[in-house]
Amino acid sequence: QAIAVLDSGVGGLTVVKELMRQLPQEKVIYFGDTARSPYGPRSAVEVRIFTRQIVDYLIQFNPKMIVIACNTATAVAIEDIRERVSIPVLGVISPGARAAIKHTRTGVVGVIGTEGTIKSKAYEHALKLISPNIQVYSEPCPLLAPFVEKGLFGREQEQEIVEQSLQPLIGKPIDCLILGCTHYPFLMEPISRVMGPDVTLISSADETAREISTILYHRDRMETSGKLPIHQFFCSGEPTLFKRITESWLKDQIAITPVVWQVP
Ligand code: DGN
Repeated sequence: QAIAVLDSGVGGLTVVKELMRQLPQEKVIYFGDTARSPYGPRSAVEVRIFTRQIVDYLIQFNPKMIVIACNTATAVAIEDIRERVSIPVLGVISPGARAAIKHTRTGVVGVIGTEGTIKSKAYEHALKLISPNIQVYSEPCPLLAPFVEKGLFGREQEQEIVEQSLQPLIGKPIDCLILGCTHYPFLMEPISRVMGPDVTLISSADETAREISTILYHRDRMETSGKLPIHQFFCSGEPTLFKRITESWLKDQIAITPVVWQVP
C-alpha cells in the first residue's frame, strides 16, 4: 500500500523528496493538480471541491494514508477529507506549527504562505492552540508559488522576487519563519539569505515527512524490506514542465500519467 500525496502542483514534491529520503521503502503516489494551480487565490469552497476530487481519484489505488501536501488545501479542506475517507489523513500545517513552537526562543514567529492560507488564519490557530501566548506575524507571498510552478527557481530573478515578498517581515522580531507553503523549500536558499542567520526556517514539508516517518515506524520497515518501490506520478495539466521540475527536484527519472478532469 502506498502513501498518496497531493498538491496544487509541484509543491508537494518537497514532502515527497523528504519521504523518499526518510522512508526509501515506501511507495508514493503523487498527484499535482497543475491544470488548476495556483490554489492560493481561489475561494475556500473551490479548494475544498478540488481536494475532494483528487482524493476520490487517489483512493482507487487503495493507499494506506493521504497526505495533503498543500497548506492552502490543508487550511480549508482537511476536516472535510477526514470525514470522507476511512484512512489516516495528514496535513502540513500542524507539523510546521509544532516545530516552530519547539524552536522559538522568543515566542515570536513569522509565517509565509499563499493568500488562502494566510487568510484562513490556520497557522495562528494551530500555534495558539499549543502555545496561547505566541506572537505571530503572517505574510501572504502570492508571487512565490507561481514562480516555482513555472520552474524559475534557481535563476537569478529568485533573489529579487523573494526579497520583495519578504520585505514586510524584515525588522520584525521573529526568530523562526514557517515556510507555510510546500512550494517554498524550492526557494530555501534565497529565503535564508534574505532572513539572515538569526531566523530559523521551518519547512512544513520536512516536518510533515518527519511526522509520517514517526507514524510508520520507519526503522522497523527499512530493516525488513530490500526492494525499492516504483513511485507513480499524476498531473492534471500539460505534463512536460511538471516532468522536468519533478525529475530535477527528485534527481530521478520518472513517468508521469496525465489525468484529464471530467469536471472543470
Ligand atoms: N503548495 C501549496 C501550499 O502549500 O499552499 C499551494 C500553492 C499554490 O497553489 N499557490
